[in-house]
Amino acid sequence: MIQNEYLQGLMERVIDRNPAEPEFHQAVQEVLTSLVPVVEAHPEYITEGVLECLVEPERVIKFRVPWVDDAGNVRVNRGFRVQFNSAIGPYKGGLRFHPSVYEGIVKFLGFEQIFKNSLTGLPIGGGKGGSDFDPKGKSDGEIMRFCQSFMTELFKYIGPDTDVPAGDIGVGAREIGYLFGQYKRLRNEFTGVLTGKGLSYGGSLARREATGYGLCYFTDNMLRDHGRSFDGATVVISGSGNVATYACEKAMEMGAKVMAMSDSGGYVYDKDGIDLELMKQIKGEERQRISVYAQRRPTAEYHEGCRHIWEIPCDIAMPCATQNELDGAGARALIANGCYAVSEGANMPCTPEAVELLQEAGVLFAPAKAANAGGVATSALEMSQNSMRFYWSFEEVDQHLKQIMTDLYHNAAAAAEQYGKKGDLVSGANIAGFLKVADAMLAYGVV
Ligand code: NDP
Ligand code: 2IT
Repeated sequence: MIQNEYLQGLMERVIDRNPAEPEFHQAVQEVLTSLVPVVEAHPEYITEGVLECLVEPERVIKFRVPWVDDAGNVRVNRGFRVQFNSAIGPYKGGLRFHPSVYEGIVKFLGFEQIFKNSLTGLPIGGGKGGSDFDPKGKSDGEIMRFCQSFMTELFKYIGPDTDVPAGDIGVGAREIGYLFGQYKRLRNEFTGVLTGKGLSYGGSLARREATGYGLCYFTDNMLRDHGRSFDGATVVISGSGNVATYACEKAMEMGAKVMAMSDSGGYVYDKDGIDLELMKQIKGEERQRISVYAQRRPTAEYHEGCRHIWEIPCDIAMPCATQNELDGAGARALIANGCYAVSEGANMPCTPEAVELLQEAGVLFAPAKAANAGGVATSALEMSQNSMRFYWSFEEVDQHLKQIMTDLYHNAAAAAEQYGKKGDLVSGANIAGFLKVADAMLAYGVV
């Protein structure tokens, strides 16, 4: 129950109008719960219909993606783009290719993206897209044909001032290359319509590293505010994709020892600390399963299934794989083992029960929409560089990223304090992210 009659009623309408989309309900429920003190102080967000508009995407695009596999069979997937909110800038957010993708996943991610993008302080609205296509085990040719077919439909709805997609689960440099090539061909335009591009065709230095690095910068600010740091800390990171890899790299650079990483099949525990070069080779270059890491590294052991990764004792946990991967049992295990900080690299990786348990136990908790905002922030810096037709050095982009994450931490902490929730970064991030978007929506009237 949300402790406000209007917000509770709105939540019920969201559930009624979006049946069978539990992830979307979960994301909305968390934000509306955080907004209780805000609407009490500012009833205009209710009377002017801002909240009613906020929970309804501006546009949902759903399309067929036919392609031909290597054996000559016609295959059909579904494509989605949810253009959720453009109050403060063009829709911005990644594309996810994973068999679990359906409209509810894309809506939850698009909704989160509105607040995250607002928190970066940069002019970007919220959107997300994807497909139920599974890139695992596909040849480069199959990936290319799928991406070309996907873009043949999507290109009608996006553009550098309209909607700028990027990567997410299953969409990395290879996929962005195929998608950008097809967009350029169809439009006969070379523009910054996608981010996460390769460096030879308009990408930004440090975009690849940005989400993981930014997660560590944010976490470092939070830790230091409480007299702690990464230096000498043990860390457990779930996932072994883009976010996890660069979170591991930066955490180690800051003096931490990373004990474990995972993929969707299981996790590896390495008592000597993860050998990141070996991990990058296996998961990145070779696109192998993480179990291969334990075969090649004598100090590591492989465990089937990924849920139990949170039972490994650590000081800091960073879930960087997928939604709802850290549940009540995981949170209890972390607390019992003395973990003092959890930072969300993935989007909504902790279940509501886990968040509640961690916060109640006094574990420092960095919520995704603040802690992983470094990726999209650097995407916005890629857009700036594309518009300027000029590029910054790695150090310049990284410096901007560091500053953005530091400002973001302080803004979220300040918003929490201002609305009577000192120390609660979940409320702080939701409130700070909301206020900027809501004020723009108020300024436009009913649109
Ligand atoms: P990648 O595709 O590079 O990596 C995903 C990782 O998570 C892989 O190790 C994958 O294992 C694992 N994983 C995926 N789905 C599941 C699942 N259902 N259960 C268990 N493990 C799973 O994606 P990213 O690193 O880019 O994204 C990771 C998370 O970070 C996502 O929540 C994404 O939304 C979020 N994020 C990404 C940003 C970015 O810039 N890329 C920015 C902000 C947030 P396997 O290899 O077996 O599939
Ligand atoms: O969830 C996210 O913020 C991303 N996948 C990155 C989005 C982007 O536009 O860079």
